[in-house]
Amino acid sequence: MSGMSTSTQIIEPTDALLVVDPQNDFLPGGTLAVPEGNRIFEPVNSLMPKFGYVVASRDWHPRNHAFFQANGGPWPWHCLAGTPGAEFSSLLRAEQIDEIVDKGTDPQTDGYSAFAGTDLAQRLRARGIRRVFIAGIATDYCVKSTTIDAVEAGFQAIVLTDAIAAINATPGDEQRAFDAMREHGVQFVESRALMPNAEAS
Ligand code: VGL
Ligand code: ZN
Repeated sequence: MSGMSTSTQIIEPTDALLVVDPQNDFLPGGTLAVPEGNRIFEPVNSLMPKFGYVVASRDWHPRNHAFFQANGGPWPWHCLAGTPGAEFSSLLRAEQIDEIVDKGTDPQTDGYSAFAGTDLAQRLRARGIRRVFIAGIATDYCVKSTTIDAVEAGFQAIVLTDAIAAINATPGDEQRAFDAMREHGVQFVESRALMPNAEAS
C-alpha cells in the first residue's frame, strides 16, 4: 500500500492520539453496528499509555438531527446525546483519555469530522501538537472526515490501519476512503510500528 509505513516511528511529545467514536452504538449489538468495530480496542488500549495526549471524540446527536432516517436522513438512530448507546464501550480503557470532544451536535450538518464545529484544532495547537495519529470508527465516515480535516487544519495525519473499522454499506467504500485520505497526504501505519519515546513516562 503506498503511503504505508512499516518502519518504526518514535512517539514524540508533539504527537496526539485521537480515538474517533469508540461508542456502543457503532459496535456489535449497537443500532449502527460496524461488524469489525471491536478490533480497534486491543491496539487502542495498548497505545494510549504511550502518548502524552489522548483525545476521544463522541458522536453526540440531538433527536432532531437531519441525518436520522426519522428526519429524512440516511442513518438509523444512533449516539443520541446522553443515552447508553452514546457511551464509550466498556472495552475502552477510558481512564486513559485526557480529553473528550463532542461532535454532531448541530442538527443540520453531518458531524462526521471531529474538527467540524468543535474547538479540537485549537486544543491541539494549544498543546503544541503537530502530528495526529487516528484510530476508531468508522473508516468510511468519521475517520475519513476527521483525518482529512486534520490535514486541512495543518496537522500531519497518520491513520492506524489495525485500529479502524469500516461500515462498507456499499462494497468498496473502505477502499475509496483509503484512496481519498491518501490523496490528501494522509499516511498509514500499523500500531505495532509505534515505539514510545524513552524520555516520556
Ligand atoms: C458515523 C455515520 C453516522 C461514524 C457517525 O462515526 O463514522 N457514521 N454518524
Ligand atoms: Zn452520527
